[in-house]
Amino acid sequence: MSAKPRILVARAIFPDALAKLEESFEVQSNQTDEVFSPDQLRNHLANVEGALVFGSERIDQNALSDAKHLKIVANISVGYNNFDVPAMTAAGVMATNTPDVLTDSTADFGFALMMAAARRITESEHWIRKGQWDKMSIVYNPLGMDLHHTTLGIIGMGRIGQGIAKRGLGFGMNVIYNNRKRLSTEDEKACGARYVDKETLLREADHVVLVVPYSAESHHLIGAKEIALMKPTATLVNIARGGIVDDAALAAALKAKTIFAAALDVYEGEPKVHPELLKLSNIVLAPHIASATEKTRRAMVDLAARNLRAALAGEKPPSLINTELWQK
Ligand code: 8YV
Repeated sequence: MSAKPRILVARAIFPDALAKLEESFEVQSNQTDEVFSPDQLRNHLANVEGALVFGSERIDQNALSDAKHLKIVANISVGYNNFDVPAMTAAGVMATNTPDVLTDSTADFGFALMMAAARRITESEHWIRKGQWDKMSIVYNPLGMDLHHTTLGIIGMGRIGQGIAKRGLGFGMNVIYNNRKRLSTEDEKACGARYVDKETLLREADHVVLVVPYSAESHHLIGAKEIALMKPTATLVNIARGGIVDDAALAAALKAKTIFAAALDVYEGEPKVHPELLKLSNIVLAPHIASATEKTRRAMVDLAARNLRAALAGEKPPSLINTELWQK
C-alpha cells in the first residue's frame, strides 16, 4: 500500500492543477490527452482509489470490473451520461459532476451559437477567407435572421436553459420553453418564460435551443418529424448532447432548406461529425466547447478535485450524484 492514495487523471488538465493533486496523491495522469480504450481504462481503474474523468470516459460495469479499491469517479462535466450510475452504485463507487460553475459560460455560448447561425457569421467569414467578399451583394446577400423581438424556444429548462432565457429577455425576445417538469411560477417569472408543449414550441419558435440531458428518453428528441414542424426561417442550436438531435435528419433538412440554419456544439458519435453536416454552409460547428473558458474550465477541474478529495478523506463530496451511497 502506498502512503498517498492513488488517483487517475484520465485526460490532460491544467499543469498547476495536476501539480497540486500530486502533492496529496500518487497520480497516474494522461497528459497526452489520448482517449483510453475500454481495456486501458479498466486497467487504470484497477489500481486507484479515485479518478478524475471527462465525458470521454465511459464508467460502466466493464470499466469497474477490476476496480477493487475505487471509491470515487469525479466527472469534470455537469452532464454524466458517460456514467452508468446504477453500476457505479452497485460497485460502491461515488459518482460526482460539476454543476453550477459552468452555467453562465455555457448559456453565453448557446446564445453565441444562436447568433452565429442566425446572422451567418462563420459562413460570411469563410467568404472573406476565400477572397470572395467582392462576390457578395452588399444589399441582399448574405442576409440573416433577427434575434431581437423574435420567439426563443428552449427545450430543457434547467440552470443553463434558464440562463439562456434570461439572456433572451435582454434581446426583447418572447421566451417559451418545454421541460419534463414545469418550473414554479416564481422561476417562470424570473426568466420571463411561458411553458408550452414541445410541438407548439417547435411551431412557434424562431430560434430553438436544446439543453436537455441525454437519456434513452431524449435520444433523437429532434428528428425529421420534429424539424418538419419548425418554421423555414428558424434556427436550431444543440448545446446539450450528441444523440438528442438525429444529425442525419438535420443535415437533410438543412440541405433542403426546410429550416434556415443550425449550430451544434455536440454530435452523435463525437469527435466524429456526420459527413453530410460538413458539406453545408448553413450550419455553425463547434467542437464541444460551450463551457470552455479559462475561468470556467478551471472552476470545473477545481470542483471535481474537491469532490475527489472529500470522498478520499471520508467526507461527503459536494456534488455527489448517487447520494444513496452516503446514507448506507
Ligand atoms: C464538458 C459538458 O466540457 O459539462 C458538460 O456536461 O458538456 C462540457 O462542459 C464536456 O462534457 C467534457 O467533459
